[in-house]
Amino acid sequence: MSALLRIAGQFRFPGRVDQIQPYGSGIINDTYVVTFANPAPAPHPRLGKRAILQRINRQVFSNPAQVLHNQQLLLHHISRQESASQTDQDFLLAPLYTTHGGESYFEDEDGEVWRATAFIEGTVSFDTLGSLQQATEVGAVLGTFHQRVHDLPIERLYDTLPGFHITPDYLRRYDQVIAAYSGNSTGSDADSEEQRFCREVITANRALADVLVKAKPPLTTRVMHGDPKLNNILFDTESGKAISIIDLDTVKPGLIHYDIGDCLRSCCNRSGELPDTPANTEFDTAVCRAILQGYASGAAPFLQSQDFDYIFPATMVLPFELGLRFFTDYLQGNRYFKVSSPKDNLRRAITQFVLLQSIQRQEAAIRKIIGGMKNTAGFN
Ligand code: ADP
Ligand code: GN1
Ligand code: MG
Repeated sequence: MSALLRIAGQFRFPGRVDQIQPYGSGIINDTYVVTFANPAPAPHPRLGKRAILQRINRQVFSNPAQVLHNQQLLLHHISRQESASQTDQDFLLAPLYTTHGGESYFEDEDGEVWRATAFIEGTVSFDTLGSLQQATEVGAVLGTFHQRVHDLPIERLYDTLPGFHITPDYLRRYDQVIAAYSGNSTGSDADSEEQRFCREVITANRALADVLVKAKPPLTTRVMHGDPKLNNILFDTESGKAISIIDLDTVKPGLIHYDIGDCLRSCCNRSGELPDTPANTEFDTAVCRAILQGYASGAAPFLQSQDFDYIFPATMVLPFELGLRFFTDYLQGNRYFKVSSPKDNLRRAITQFVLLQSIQRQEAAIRKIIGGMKNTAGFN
């Protein structure tokens, strides 16, 4: 704790640090909440009482300065719109606290990089979706996010995680790892039913890997969040309105389709990423409808007709890609995603692949929902 206190002491907080506690359920960075004693009055009622202190995972983000550059650029862009008051005043991105030297992060003597953002008070995040009203909110806040950043010049953003959401690269990596694994698998679980299932789904769906990569153009490269899963969205505890998207580490130039697909694969799987029975995972089309309708109401002004053609493919690509990533990580000994037990990443992979199969079984219904979304957005 004293090490954490010393790290927290590097930041220019509006009050003395009172407590530091582990927080949240992210599987990449280490997150703590810092409580201030006697904080100074803050300019915004939701900010200034606590901070989120995070150790950025350097195995994943090799250049944290670029992550912070993107985050500051986004915050600046959004705050300029606010001062021009063109926008939804309820939408909020968590501001950064700088160090006493004015830097956006602190690097400790072990080379670990720390960042502090304002805690957004009166909010809650969820690992599984509760209601259809929440689903509409999720879609609306993702649409608002895209709408608010779509005019940010993409060449000003770094690619903080090269290869991220490049599905063919994940497939190539899997091919290498599975070849090596089968070669030395004496005594391993390569013959288990679980692994066989994963390999069969990957083989049957290899063509999905380059669908989105081949779609730019006709699709426009814009600013994407990269990781808009359900627990990266903050809801107001009282009204239930979604007011913020956090975890801006993967914001970079890309297709909004990765975000839509990721958001759907996360929210429409109502039993979560690590359920007790992965085989029972299903894609909930009512949630899908609510999210896409909510999205179209927030993002409609910049959507183009061709965007809709790739929403169903994206709905399949994202669970396929994440299943591949989880399975490959399992085969490599769980180096990337945090686990509590050695088979977590295998079970996470099976969950994504069962979800993919559920999406494929419901293709007609999902395409119809996308048609309805297109109408809502003003296209026919
Ligand atoms: P990770 O990259 O490990 O997923 P996140 O940035 O998503 O880390 O943070 C983990 C959790 O901490 C979130 O799911 C959310 O519950 C909480 N959290 C993060 N930032 C904030 C914030 N600014 N205000 C309130 N809660 C936050
Ligand atoms: C990771 O950081 P977190 O836990 O929000 C991952 C996402 C995955 C997600 C699955 C940088 O997100 O790509 O979809 O886990 N983030 C990174 O839970 O790899
Ligand atoms: Mg997160």
